[in-house]
Amino acid sequence: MPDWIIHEDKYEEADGVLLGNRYLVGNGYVGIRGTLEEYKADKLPAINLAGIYDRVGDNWREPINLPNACYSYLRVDGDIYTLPEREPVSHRMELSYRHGLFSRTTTWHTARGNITLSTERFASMANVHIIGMKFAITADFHADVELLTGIDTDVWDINGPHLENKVMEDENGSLRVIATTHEQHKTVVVCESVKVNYAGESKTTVKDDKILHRLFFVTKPGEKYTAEKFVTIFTSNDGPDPASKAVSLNRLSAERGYEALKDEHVAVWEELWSHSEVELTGDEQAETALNYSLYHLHSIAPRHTDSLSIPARGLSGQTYKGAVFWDTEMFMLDFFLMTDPKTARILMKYRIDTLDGAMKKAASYGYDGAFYAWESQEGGYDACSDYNVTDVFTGRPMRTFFKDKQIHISAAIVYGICRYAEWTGDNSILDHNGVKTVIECAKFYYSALLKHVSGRDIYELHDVIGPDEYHERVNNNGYTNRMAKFTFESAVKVIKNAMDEGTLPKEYDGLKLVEEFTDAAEKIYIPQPSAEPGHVGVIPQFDGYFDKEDASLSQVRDRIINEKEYWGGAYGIASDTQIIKQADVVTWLNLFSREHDREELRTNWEYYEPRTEHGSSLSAGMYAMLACKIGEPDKAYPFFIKSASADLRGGGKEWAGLIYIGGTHPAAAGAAYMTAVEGFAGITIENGKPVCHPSLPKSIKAMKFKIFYQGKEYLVNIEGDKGTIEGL
Ligand code: IFM
Repeated sequence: MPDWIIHEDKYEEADGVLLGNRYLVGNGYVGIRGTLEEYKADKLPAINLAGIYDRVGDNWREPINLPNACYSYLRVDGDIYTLPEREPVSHRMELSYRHGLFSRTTTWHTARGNITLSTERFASMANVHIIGMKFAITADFHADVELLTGIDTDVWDINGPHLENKVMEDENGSLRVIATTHEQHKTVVVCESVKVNYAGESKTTVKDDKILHRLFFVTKPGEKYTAEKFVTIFTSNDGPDPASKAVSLNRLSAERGYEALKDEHVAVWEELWSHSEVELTGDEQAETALNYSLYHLHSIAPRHTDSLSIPARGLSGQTYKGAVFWDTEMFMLDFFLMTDPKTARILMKYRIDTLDGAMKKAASYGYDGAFYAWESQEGGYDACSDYNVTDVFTGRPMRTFFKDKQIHISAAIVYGICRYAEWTGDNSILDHNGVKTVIECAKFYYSALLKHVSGRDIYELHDVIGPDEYHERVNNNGYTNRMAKFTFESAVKVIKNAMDEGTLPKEYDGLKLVEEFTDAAEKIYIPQPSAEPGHVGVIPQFDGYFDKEDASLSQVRDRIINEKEYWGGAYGIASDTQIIKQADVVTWLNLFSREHDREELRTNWEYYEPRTEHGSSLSAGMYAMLACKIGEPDKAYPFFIKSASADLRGGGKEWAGLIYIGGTHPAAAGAAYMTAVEGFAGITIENGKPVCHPSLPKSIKAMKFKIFYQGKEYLVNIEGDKGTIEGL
């Protein structure tokens, strides 16, 4: 049985950035990177806030990192003891991914003896505005100790500084920082107070962008000295007067004490696991990696609101601009549908509520309808830059077309909304604005269609980028066209239903739209398997794909001049070859596998896999899922492990050109869940009920988990190739 603990047993300074992601704790409102308390901005600590973004000058807009209220360090006999400056005798870091508890224990040797500092912290799941921290200090001599803890306002920013008008205050030993964001002048308040279990002197100091308690005491050998710290956070997004809210919650938290707050936090985690834990008997590595992935998804779920989504790098920092991508709908949504449908609704509501932004974007490109943001921030603002990559050779920004040409994003929104409604049975998502969202996405594709090009009785989508981002501005990307067809078909169903119920928004001519979208769904060109020697049965990813050089991955890798160079775009080493960044045709076939026979699925998997760089963490999971659908769970297994271990092992891409893109990988976590539940266990819906068709890889002997379907919870038990599903 895994103990739900991951740990590091020695200190390696170089691992700091990676561990910041691996040891993250969060509650959907904030993510606290798993960095050490003494770290200053250069070591990338962050308390990353969900849903508030800021721009400074012409820089990229990004989410804000709060003043670092975890900042703390020790002074012993007048000398500072911090890592990496003082080499420790021992150091251990732990994360309980069962309960979202980060801890560290470090022992240093001093001139007069050894001193040990232990800390623990959590971002409360019970009240997302609270961070709890606890310190324990023991020494084997009469050490003269000063524990410094408070708030560091000098935060790590990629494109900051975002916080201005910083006020640092001390009110009777309770410290607070109030600041406003640069662009929208939102108020951000971080408040903290400390309770100690010993008699000692305490002072407050304000220096170098920090406001700190200085807590003095002399240790008796072997005795434990503890301090509890309560951090409370509010912003103007949480309603009026965030400062009073933060202060009064802080007082209340201190009254209740660390252990009481921790108990209620742990209880929420237990409740979440009671619906979402996946037992994989026989394979501890897989079980750990999978549940650790689910830990990350839970930690970043915006349960505190009714309309917000999850950024592609979760709450691990400002990379990818803290923006929401298709990752949510296509990779993460199923986990929430099956284990926590309320959160799934919040995610989809965010898309419906950002329809206006999508309509403005469509209009700005001369289209009708809704063209969703490729990198969505609040209000559906597209944070994606026209120059998303910096050329390593010239240092110049490279024109990229993700924002303009990844039109498959709008179909992902429709897919998510329709899947939510079908899976949960909660059709209220398709209210006035929900229906509008589906229709406007279909109108967008309709306006982008090219009809009867070269006299052919088909409709095409030209000049797009598919999931494989290396080949830009291609015609008839199969994934995009199939998803557009799905959008037309979904819109027809939604419109007919709304017409039957008399709820179709007045501005629409239902009959005309049904006619247009039905015609579009029938005529949109869907690339077919090739009959040409060399690629019989393979579906070309886009028009002319097979004309590209068929170089192997290692041949293309040999052409690398600079390890950080970008593989796609105008001069990328992959652009004129058949090497692709991530699953593309395979993503399409996985979603619509029932429309293809096994042989066709297999042929395409086998053709594309060796030609896929897996340069995105999204890729492996799609290959894993399709391998399950062709009856090859053992072939799926290494891709599943890769996807489930994206944050546990690290090793993902950290650079796109000269842009740092590290952080956590919730889409990979979601894909790992789908592979286990929909792939290995084969959960699907037949005759209105969930059924399983298990096909386990050799190492997994049995599986046990629960799922929700249409408001009811089911217990799934799989042993070998047999499975049962029991309503609870
Ligand atoms: O959405 C993905 C995209 O498909 C590949 N690059 C990273 C993005 C965010 O995860």
